[in-house]
Amino acid sequence: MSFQEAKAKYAEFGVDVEEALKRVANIPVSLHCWQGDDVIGFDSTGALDGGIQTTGNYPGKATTPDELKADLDFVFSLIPGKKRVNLHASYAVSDAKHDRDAIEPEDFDYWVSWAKEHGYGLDFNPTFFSHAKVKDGLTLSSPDEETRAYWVRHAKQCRKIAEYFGKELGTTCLHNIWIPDGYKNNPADRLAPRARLKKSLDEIFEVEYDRKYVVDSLESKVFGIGLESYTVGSAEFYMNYAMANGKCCLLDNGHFHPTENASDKISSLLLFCPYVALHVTKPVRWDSDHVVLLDDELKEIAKEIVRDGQESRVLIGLDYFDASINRISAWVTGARNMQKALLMALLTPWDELKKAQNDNDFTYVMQITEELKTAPFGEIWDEYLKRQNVPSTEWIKKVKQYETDVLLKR
Ligand code: RNT
Ligand code: ZN
Repeated sequence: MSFQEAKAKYAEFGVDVEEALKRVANIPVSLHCWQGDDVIGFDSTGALDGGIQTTGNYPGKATTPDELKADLDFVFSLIPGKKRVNLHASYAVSDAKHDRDAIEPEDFDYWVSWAKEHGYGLDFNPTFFSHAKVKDGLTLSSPDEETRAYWVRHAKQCRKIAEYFGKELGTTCLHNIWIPDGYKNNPADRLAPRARLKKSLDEIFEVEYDRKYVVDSLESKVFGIGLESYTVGSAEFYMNYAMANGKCCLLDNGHFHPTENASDKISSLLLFCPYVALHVTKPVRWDSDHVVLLDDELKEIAKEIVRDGQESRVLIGLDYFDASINRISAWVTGARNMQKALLMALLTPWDELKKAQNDNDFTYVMQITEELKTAPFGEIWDEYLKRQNVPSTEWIKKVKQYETDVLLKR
């Protein structure tokens, strides 16, 4: 079947394919830099901690900034759409060797000049893990004042850096706070750690930045490995904090109970906050951070973003780290799947289906959504790739070649 025939098939459903192709190309997806080096970064030599973990020992991970940058450039040649890069503070590249509580915008000029050159947007995250100043697994909620103050200073510096990114690149930088703080065993006090976290956030947000440059988000979690009994930054904590203080929530779809769907939460947040940020991942029974596959929940998330035209208010980022397979392939697969899900969601006659819902015609809603599942999506996807100058299935050979030429020589 040709693209034209596929387009005609979608027209039968009342779908304007050209319009969908235009819209999908304009939805930014922020690619997480940390898939490339197993979340290690460049500012310390320690192992990954904080209740998150990579497993696997596939050869070829990036161990220098230049390697990571080269890998990202290669990955970007294989994925369509509007590109952003999500950096962690631990990826600072500078001779100054500032400690995390003293990092400065200039420590990220390496990334800024690269982003400028390619027209990528940058997003940013303070790094509250894999560092000697994490005391007893705690950061912003630590009862030790020196520790708490250290991490407050870190986040304040990070917001300054986020503002710098926003200004330099002319595109709003998402600054997202996630902390690992929690307890393995039942706490004797649930209130005080949360009160300290609240106080820390108040201090961090003392400085107001123009929303044109920085949007602040808060990422909740159910539990981390070794921190199963209590998480200071729970969903309720951050949702209330965000509402009371004009901040945004970040939903990582691996950070909820396995039967909860993050997709269902997006619309509720959109009614109360200017933005909702996402970490799209694939949880396998828990926050396992597997590569994003084109599964039902991904499709539901994409529908929530596009069907009400909310793509400028839902800030999409990816978050997973698989060290058991080719890391480039992990990046490309997840990023292309996000794009596929968005395009699929756009190839649906939502106005008609919403009307049917209001008329209580769920027979029709089911008929159309089920029929669309076998519509010729592949042809539309291939056309999108062609227009974006990105290879179709040949990407697989290209990744193998890169593995031989580059990764295995590291
Ligand atoms: C951890 C959070 C967090 C991290 C990254 C590295 O559970 O999902 O977003 O994965 O910041
Ligand atoms: Zn996350």
